[in-house]
Amino acid sequence: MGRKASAIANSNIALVKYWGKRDEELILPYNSSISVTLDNLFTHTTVEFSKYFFEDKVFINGKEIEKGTSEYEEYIGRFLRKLRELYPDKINGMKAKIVSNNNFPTAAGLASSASGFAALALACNEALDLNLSKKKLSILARLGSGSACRSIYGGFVEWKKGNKKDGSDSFAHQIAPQKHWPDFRIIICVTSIKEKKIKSRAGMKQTVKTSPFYKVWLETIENDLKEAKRGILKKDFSLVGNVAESNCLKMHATMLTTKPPIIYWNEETISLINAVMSLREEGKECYFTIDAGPQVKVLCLERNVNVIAKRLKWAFEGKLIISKPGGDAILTEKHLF
Ligand code: 2P0
Repeated sequence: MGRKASAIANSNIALVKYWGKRDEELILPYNSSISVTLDNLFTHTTVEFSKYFFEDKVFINGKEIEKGTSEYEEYIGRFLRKLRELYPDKINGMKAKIVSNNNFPTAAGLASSASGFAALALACNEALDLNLSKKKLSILARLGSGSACRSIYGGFVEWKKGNKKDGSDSFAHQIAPQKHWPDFRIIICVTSIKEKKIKSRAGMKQTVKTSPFYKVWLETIENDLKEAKRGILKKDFSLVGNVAESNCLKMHATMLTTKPPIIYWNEETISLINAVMSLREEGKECYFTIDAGPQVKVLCLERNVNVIAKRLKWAFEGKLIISKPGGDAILTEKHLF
C-alpha cells in the first residue's frame, strides 16, 4: 500500500544556464549549469498512490491537467511513466493522485517545472518508500525536468552534466549552502504572466539543431562554470554578476540565431536591461539574467536592494519579487487533500 506524502521545493535561477540536451528521453544536458535556489518561490505538492484509484489524476493550481494534452503527456505523464519503469515493484499497479500549487505564475519563465518536479520527486520518494539518496532524488527530479535536479538543494547548486549514456552521473550537488551568502539578492521583475509561446524543451531542441552559435556556447561554458564557482566560494559579487550576465546574453544569442528565431524578450525586458546598466554606471552594482521568458532577474547585494528595486519599478509596469538564497526541498505534514 502506498501512502500520502507532501513536499515543498523552491524554484531556482541559473547563473550559468542549461540550454540543450544530448539525450531527450533521459533529459541529459550538453553542458553543466549553476543556479541559486530562491527562498520565496516554491511549489507545494501532495501525492498519494493507491490501488483504489481508478486512474492517475493531476491538479496544478486547482486545475485538472487532462490526459492526452501535451502539458500532461510531455511532463507529468512522462514522469509517472519513468517512475513506473524504475520502481515497478513499489508502485505495483497503483494509480496516483497529485495535487500541486505554485505561489507564482506557472510557465512564465519562472521555472515552475524546476520546483514542481523537485517537490514531486521528494513526495514520491516518501509516499512509495523509495529511500533514495539525495543524488538519486536529484536524478529522479531530472527525469521530470532538467532544472528540477538543482531544486533538490538549497543555496548555490551545480548540475554536473555527466558523461554516461544512462544518466547515472548527471545530477546536482551543492556548491555552497543557503547560509553561505545571506546578503545575496535576486530581484525578479515579472513583466508578463502570459504563458510563453515556445517552451524551453522545444526551444532548446531547435537551438541545438540550427544555431551556428551553439558550438561557441559549448566551447566557452567550462570557463563560465569555473569562474562562477570561484566567485560563489569567494563571495565575489562582481565576478558572479559579470559571469551570470554574460552567460545569459550568450544563451540568448544562441536563441536569437536559432531558425526560426526564438525571442523571449518584450519591450519591458529591454527597458529593464537598460535600467540595470544605468544603475551600474552610477555605482549601484547589479547584473541581470533572463531565462526562457521575458522576466528579468536582477542580482544585487542587500545593501543596495531598496534603491535598485525602486529604480527598477520605474522601468516597467509589472510586479517585483525580492528573493534571497533558499533552502533544500523538504517534506511537510501539510497535505493538500
Ligand atoms: C536554466 N532553463 O538553466 C535554463 C535557462 C531556461 C533557460 O532550465 O526540457 O524547464 O524540462 O529539461 O528545465 C528551462 O528548461 O527544461 C531551463 P526541460 P527546463 O534554468
